[in-house]
Amino acid sequence: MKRTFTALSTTTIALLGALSGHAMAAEKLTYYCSAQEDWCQLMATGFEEETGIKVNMTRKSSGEVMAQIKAESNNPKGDIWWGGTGDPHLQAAEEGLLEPYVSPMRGELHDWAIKQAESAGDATIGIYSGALGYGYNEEVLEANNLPVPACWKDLLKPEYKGHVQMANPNSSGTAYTTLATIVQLFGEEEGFEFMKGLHKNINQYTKSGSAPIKAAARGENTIGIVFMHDAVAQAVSGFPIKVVAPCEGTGYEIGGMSIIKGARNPENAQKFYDWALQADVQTRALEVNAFQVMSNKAAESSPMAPDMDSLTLIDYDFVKYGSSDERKRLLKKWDDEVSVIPQ
Ligand code: S7P
Repeated sequence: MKRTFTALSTTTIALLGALSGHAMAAEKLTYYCSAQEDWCQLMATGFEEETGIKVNMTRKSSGEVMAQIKAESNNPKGDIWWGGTGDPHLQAAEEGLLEPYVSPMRGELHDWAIKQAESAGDATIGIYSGALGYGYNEEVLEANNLPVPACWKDLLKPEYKGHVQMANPNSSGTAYTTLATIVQLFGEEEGFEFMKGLHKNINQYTKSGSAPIKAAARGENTIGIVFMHDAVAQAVSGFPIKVVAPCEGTGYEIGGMSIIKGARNPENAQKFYDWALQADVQTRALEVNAFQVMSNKAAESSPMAPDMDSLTLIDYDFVKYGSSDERKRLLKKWDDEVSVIPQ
């Protein structure tokens, strides 16, 4: 009798242990985020509050998350990758690192967001869009007697030497968008000549894409090549930052979201994915001055956000510039021919 009880309780305890282990595993989400830190945090907290699912967040730049997912692919640790430029999401999709998913929310999205998904076999989707440009600190510009820049080619002028900052395109999605934009705008040969000329004026290649405009806001830099919405965010926060839509026209991003192949918490990843596409969740971006155009048609945007319709945008070829071969080729060429030139 006693033995039966002991055997039973051992089984019951083992079963309960397994069940609670399962329940605990189901209540977690490992979330890689490549948008601005405060927005990443807002999304993590908002999802936790709404679902009770514990979110374990890591914030890194787009190219860095792409590299991490690849390095972990034999033993994936992440569940969902939210934010960051679409090109590395597309590359990860092509390299088989992501899990296709068709969300029931898809019908509420702009065509450009759906097109991004369709071009990647549903392994990624567009969550926002924003145009590239640059911003400058008008007080620092004036203090240095520098002319007001208006075009990409203005940034090559010798008087801007040491006054321009951008991120490294290997780590930063913003900077890779810059490289791909310049190549599409001027052609590859002239585009690389542009990047070499620009290199002479660069004071620092940062790791994160928005760092150059944050440095300009603090007066530690003059001109930062960034997404225009990141420059607007600094101006709205009260810094003397002016935003420039370059006169030759410019490229843009479609920010991405993807479920990681082999995710340990795939159901929670899908829950987050559906939740992140809701209009009210996307509207919350305004709470942290994230001024991108959101992918849900019903999400609200701010009157301070750059008006994409009034800009001269190139027909950015996401399929080509998000492809694994092209992205690797361009980055290698930049490493070999641009970054090595003595300044
Ligand atoms: O959230 C702002 C934003 O500019 O950050 C993303 C960016 O790619 C992340 O930084 P990196 O350039 O360092 O990768 C953009 O997608 C987004 O618009």
